[in-house]
Amino acid sequence: MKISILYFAFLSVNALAQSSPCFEILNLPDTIHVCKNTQVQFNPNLDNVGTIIPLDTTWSPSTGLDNPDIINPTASLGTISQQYNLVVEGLTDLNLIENWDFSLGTTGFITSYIEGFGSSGLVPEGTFAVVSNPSLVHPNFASFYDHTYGNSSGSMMVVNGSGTANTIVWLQDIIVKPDTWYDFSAWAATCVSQSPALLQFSINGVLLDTPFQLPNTTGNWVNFHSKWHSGSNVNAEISIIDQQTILGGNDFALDDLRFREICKATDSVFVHVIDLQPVFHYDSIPGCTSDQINFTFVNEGGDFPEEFIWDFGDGTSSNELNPVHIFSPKGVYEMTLTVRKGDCVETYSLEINTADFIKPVDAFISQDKNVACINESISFYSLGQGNYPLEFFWDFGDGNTSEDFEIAHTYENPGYYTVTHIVTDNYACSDTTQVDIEVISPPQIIPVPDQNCALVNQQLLI
Ligand SMILES: [Ca+2]
Ligand SMILES: [Ca+2]
Repeated sequence: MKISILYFAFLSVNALAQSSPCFEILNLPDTIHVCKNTQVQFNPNLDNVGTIIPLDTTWSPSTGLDNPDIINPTASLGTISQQYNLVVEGLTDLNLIENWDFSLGTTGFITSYIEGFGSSGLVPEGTFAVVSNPSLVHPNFASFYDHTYGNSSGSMMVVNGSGTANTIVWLQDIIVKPDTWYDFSAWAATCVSQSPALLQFSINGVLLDTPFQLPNTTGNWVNFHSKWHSGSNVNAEISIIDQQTILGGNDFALDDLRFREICKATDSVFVHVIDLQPVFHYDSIPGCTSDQINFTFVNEGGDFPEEFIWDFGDGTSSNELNPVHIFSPKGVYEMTLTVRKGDCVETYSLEINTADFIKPVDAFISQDKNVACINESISFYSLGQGNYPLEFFWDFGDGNTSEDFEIAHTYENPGYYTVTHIVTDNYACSDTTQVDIEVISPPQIIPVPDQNCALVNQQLLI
């Protein structure tokens, strides 16, 4: 067991340190506006980094992100807006382990191992030495230099694993701030390729993460680290243990141990998905040959458009919010409303059938004959169509008129008559049709009667 007085004096000073500064996150707007089903890449920068070493980056939630663990992920947004929170962790420069590089020899730490000396000092298991090359303390250990300098001027802790789990290889007491995150980091290398060590951190008797298996390759320095939250602790007994219980092999070196406070910089961005859902209603004011349609925009989205483009389907358009349009002639029109906000555009289409609102009235006449004799009855019948109720008007061309739907009329004098029929519907729309009637006199000389009147005259004679 070795305890360094210098080590405790160092920690007493550190304990007075205030919360460590961290870098700032720049260039992340509070809000980004995007269209639905689009992508946006975040590009924040870290400022005032100074000596702080970026550690981990985490975006949450990870919903829609291609990689939540990089500083500039791309978010794929559907139709839902999303807030993303960014936490960037950094390692403060101050290493709370004083003899972190073993340049101070065997001082500054506690170990359950026995220090060995000389070229075979580490032949027994459960021994250690602080030297510049493992081959100096065991004839079978690989020859390599430390991690700090990589030459004979540096030192490392060389260990022949004890074979007993949870044996403390290295331990220090450290004064910590409560409710603070720390990162415990070490470099390690294998001295004999057989059964490489399984190293694990332990703080205040609690194991961190899972054991880290060293590579079989000797002299290959690798780093492993664990995060730890101090909670209510103001003191941390930090240690490194070897979980490898096999004696053959299980020989390793430690160097460059660091216990550093983690600072956290946070920021967030709200990705607002522009929500345009245009709909319109309409009311019609029917006309006889055209309809006036009053359109009303209905906003069913979360955002109000900046621009409206109404395409009436007849070659004309409007940019008004609630346009009024005359459709002429009556018919079917494909209406399209396009709205825009920023770069986002949505459309809504609807077929407008103006004929649904009012039908043009049509006046048709059915009559039982076009040629009649004087005083011969002619039946007229209206085939008029339109919006009911309909009104009928007949002008027989001889000074007589009628407002009946069907009527029998007789002419008293021969000649050509134009019958005018007017149908007027419920919207006061009217249509006129005409038919010509020829009225002839009965022949005065028999036996060559006019063929048209022969039958009638014979009947009259009976
Ligand atoms: Ca070193
Ligand atoms: Ca061994």
